[in-house]
Amino acid sequence: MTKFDSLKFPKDFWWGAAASAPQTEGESLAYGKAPNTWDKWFEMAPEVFSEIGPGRTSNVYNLYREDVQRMQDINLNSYRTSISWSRLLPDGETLNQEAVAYYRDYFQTMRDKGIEPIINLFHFDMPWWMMELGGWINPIITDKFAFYARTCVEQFGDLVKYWVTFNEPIVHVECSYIYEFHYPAIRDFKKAIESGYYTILAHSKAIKAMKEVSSDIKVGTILNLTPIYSKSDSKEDLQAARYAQLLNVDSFLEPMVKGTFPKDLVLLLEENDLLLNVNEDDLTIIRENTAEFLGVNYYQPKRVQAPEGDVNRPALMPEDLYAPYIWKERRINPYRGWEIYPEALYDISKLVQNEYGNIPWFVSENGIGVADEARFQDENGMIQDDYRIEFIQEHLTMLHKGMEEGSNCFGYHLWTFVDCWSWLNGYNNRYGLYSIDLKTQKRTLKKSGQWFSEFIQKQSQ
Ligand code: BGP
Repeated sequence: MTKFDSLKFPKDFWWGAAASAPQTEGESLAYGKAPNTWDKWFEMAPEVFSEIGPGRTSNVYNLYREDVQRMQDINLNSYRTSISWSRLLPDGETLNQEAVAYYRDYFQTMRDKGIEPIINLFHFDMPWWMMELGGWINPIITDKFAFYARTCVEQFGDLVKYWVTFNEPIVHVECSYIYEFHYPAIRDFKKAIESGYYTILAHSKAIKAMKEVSSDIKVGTILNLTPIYSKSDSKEDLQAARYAQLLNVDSFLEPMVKGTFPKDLVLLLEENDLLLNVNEDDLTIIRENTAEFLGVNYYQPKRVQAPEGDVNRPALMPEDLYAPYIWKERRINPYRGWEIYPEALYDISKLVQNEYGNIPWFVSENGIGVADEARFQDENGMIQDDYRIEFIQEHLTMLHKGMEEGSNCFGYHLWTFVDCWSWLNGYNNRYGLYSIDLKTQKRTLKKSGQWFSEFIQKQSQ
C-alpha cells in the first residue's frame, strides 16, 4: 500500500466535480435564453476565441440526465454547476418557464441519484442587457443580482441547499478591466476597483435576499485563493508580496467572509487615488451578510518580486506594485503554462484555519488541462491520463495534511466532470474525468475517472 492509499478522509466528505452553465449547457440562444457577454462577444469578434464559441459546448441542456447517471456511475456524491442568469431571467425580470423546468429537473435528477447539487449564481456570464447598462461598474447591478438570487431560491430552494454567489469574482474584475481577457477588455484600475466593490456588495445583497426566502439554505462563495510567495526576504520583495496578497487574496476574502475591508488595502487605494465613495448603509449590508462556507479553486501559486523602476510613483496598475517571478525549481503544466505546486493546498488550508476563523471550506476546483489527450487513448478509447491521477494524489496528500492539523475542509471537487468548453481556449486543454467527442457528443471515461471512482468507493468503506 502506498502512502497515498492509506490516507483516510471523513465519511461524509464531498467527492465531486465542478463545471458551469456557460461552459456546458449549449443551446445558448435557444429555449428562451437571452445572450450573455460571451455569446455577443463571439458574434462581434470571433477572432478573439480559439475557433469554438460559447454556443458549442457539451450540450448538457439536452444530455443532463445521462450525465447525472454518469456521476452516480463513478460514485460522485456532489456536483457544482451554475444557473445561467440570462436563461432564467432573459430580460432581468421575467421568468423563463422553460429554464425553470430544465433546472428543476436537472437538480431533481441529481437528488434522485444521490448527488448533492451545489449551485452557483455567476460564473463570468453577464447578461448582455446588463452589460449594456455598464455591467459591474453600474451600481444598479447589485439590486438586479439580488433579485436574480432571490428568484433562484424561490424556484429551486426546495431542491438546492448549498448555494454560492460567485465563482472567482476577481477573475471577472481583473480580466475585464485590467488584463483584457474578458469583455469589455479594457485597462482601467479605477473601474476594476469599482467592479470589485459592486461585486462584493452584490454578494451581500444576494445573501440577504436568499436568506429571506429560506433559512434552510447555506450560502457561500468561491474564491481562487492563489497563495502568494515572495522571491526573497528582502524588504522590497516582501512589500511586493504584501501588495499582491492584499489585491489578490484579502480583497475578496475578507469582505465576503468577515464583512470588513482590509485596512491596508483601503490605505493603498487611498494613497493611489483609487478609493471609492461608499455609503454607510452598503457597508452595513456587507458587514451583516457574509458567506457561511467557502469554496477554494486552486490551480497555481502566485510568485512575486519587487517591480523594477520607481515604486514611489502613484500605482496605475497592479504590475506597478508587484512583478511576477519564476521560481527556478518550478514544475509546470506546459499546456496551460501554470506552475504545479501541490504544497500550496496545505498553505491555503492553514490560511483559512488560522486567519479566517476556520470557516468550513471545500476545494471547489483543482485539476490539470492537457492538450491533445487523444494521443493517450488505449485500444478501447480510454485515455490513459496517469499524469492526472498523480496530480490529484499529490494535491489530496497536501490537503489531508492541512486537515489533520485541524483545517475545516469538507470536500474536494475536480475541474471538471466531462471535458468542457473554456473561455478563450475552446477545447484545446481537456480537464475532464470523461473525454468528449465533439462530433458525436459521446463521453468516454478516462483512466483518472476510473481511478477516482475506485478511490471514492474505498473512502466510503
Ligand atoms: C477556472 C474557472 C473555470 C475553468 C478553469 C480552467 O478559473 O473557474 O471556469 O475555466 O479555471 O481554466 P481554463 O479553462 O482557462 O483552462
